[in-house]
Amino acid sequence: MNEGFKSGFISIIGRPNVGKSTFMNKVLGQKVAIMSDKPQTTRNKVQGVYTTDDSQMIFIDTPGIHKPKHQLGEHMMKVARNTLRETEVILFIVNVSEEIGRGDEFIIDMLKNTKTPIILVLNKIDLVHPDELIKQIEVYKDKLSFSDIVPISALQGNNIDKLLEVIGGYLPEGPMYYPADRVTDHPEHFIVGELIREKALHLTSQEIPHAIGVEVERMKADKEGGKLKVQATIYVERDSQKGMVIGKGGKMLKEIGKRARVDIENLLGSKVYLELWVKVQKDWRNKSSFIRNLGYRD
Ligand code: GDP
Ligand code: MG
Ligand code: K
Repeated sequence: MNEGFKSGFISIIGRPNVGKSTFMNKVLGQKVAIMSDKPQTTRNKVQGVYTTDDSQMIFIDTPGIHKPKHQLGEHMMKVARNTLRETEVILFIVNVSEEIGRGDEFIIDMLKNTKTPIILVLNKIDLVHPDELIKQIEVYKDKLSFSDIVPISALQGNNIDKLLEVIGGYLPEGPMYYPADRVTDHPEHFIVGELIREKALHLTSQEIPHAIGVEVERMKADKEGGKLKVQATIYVERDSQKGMVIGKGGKMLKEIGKRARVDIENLLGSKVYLELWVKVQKDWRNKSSFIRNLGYRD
């Protein structure tokens, strides 16, 4: 271990669309977490590893927290609770341009029981007047005691350095857990699956989002053309949804595949041949074993 080297785990928590993925991607400088206007896009923990000369930060993007409605919700809660317990420090990210909401309050309730230090990150300062920022700080300080409070704009990159410095203050001396060039610890399968899911979410209408799961069955390089063959299945819950994802004459599925392929090629740096199927699996969200098969982990 290097003398004086610091390292540790940092969990990111916040309700959907506050800018968790944007923050992570800004820090890591690469598209790892998935961004979408639709809530709950990030359903698994995506680890990003940020390494400097004297420290290594391992970020864990906890799923959007909601009151459990079905098993996937409970599963996400469990993942979130474990994550919070296991990390050095918690980044609680809020959207400063909106009033505190029930989602924030729910997370605050959850955080009341944790002994892990909490940094309140007020994101989207580019959207508010400084007076409003000060008012918001008072609102949140009344609800919970925070170890630090840092305003940022994840989108514009304002004050990110300051936040990283504050986080560094919570890291103990420790080893370099990951090689310095390792940006994500996630299996490529999962990220590829998320890219496909992201395209499907963007292109289909509002009623589908939560009903889509993607399983990447195979990723294999073919020797001749140097292309990577990716085979994946998009799971939906109803026949009608299957029809929507496939589209007239397969048009929608083709478009999903086309867009996903571009992103996968950028991510992996190789030409990709993408084969997509669509299958109906009733109630897949309520089937624990099925959820595990798709890569959601405890
Ligand atoms: P997540 O659900 O918490 O991961 O949120 P995302 O990172 O996906 O961001 C949700 C939306 O907020 C996206 O449209 C982002 O571009 C936007 N956003 C994130 N951070 C900022 C910010 O600092 N300022 C502004 N104006 N928009 C932001
Ligand atoms: Mg996200
Ligand atoms: K999102």
